[in-house]
Amino acid sequence: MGRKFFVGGNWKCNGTADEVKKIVSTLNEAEVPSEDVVEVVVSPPFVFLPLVKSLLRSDFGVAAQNCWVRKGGAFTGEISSEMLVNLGIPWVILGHSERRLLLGESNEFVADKVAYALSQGLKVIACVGETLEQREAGKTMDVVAAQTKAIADKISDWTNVVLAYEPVWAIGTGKVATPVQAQEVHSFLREWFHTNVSPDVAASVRIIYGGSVTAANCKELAAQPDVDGFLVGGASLKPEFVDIIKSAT
Ligand code: G2H
Repeated sequence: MGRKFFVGGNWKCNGTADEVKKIVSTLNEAEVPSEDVVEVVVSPPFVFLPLVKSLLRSDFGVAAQNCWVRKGGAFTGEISSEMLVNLGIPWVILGHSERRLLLGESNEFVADKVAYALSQGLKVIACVGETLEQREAGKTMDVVAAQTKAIADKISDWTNVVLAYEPVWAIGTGKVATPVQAQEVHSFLREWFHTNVSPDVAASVRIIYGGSVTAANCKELAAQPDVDGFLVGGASLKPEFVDIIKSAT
């Protein structure tokens, strides 16, 4: 029901100013489907956000990779939603598993961040996903439902949220979920929205897949009915990101 394909590039903690300029110039020269067909958002490290925003083509958006949970203040080392808004950065990635697992961000903490960022006018790419241990224990659906419910408990408007399903075992490992595995979880999440939020949100919210997406595997994944795009890590630093954007058509 009119869910525009979404491709996010999560550059994580990578790059020098020169490397960033090179990636941006590749993107700027790329011929990709129009913004009516695909929404493209790249997410450089905080320090490069102004540089990327100033150089990047205007039909591509920019996202931060995190932000502080509440209004800024005496929180050394943090970046607030207000600062991102002030710099004209429209998007933020929240709840990435690297932050959940390495920095101990709980479901509730992530949900508070999502709610606060939305309240300040940011759009959010909210990440959920299970570890290998959880998948092998048959808990995948419970885990992604609990992560999504924590957010649903704190927000009422999903218009500015894209949900990224990123199985932790597929992140940066080269071990991508099969199209069937991805579709199974995406379809479960859409059904979860139908039952627990509303049929309208279930039909309209974009659920994108992340975890070792490449030019070689994106087409089959994109063909799944409930896969509305990708959050791409490693491959978003390379020219093949352009081919992943093209999988929108
Ligand atoms: C998952 C993904 C981007 P990669 O973290 O968010 O990274 O594509 O390198 O697995």
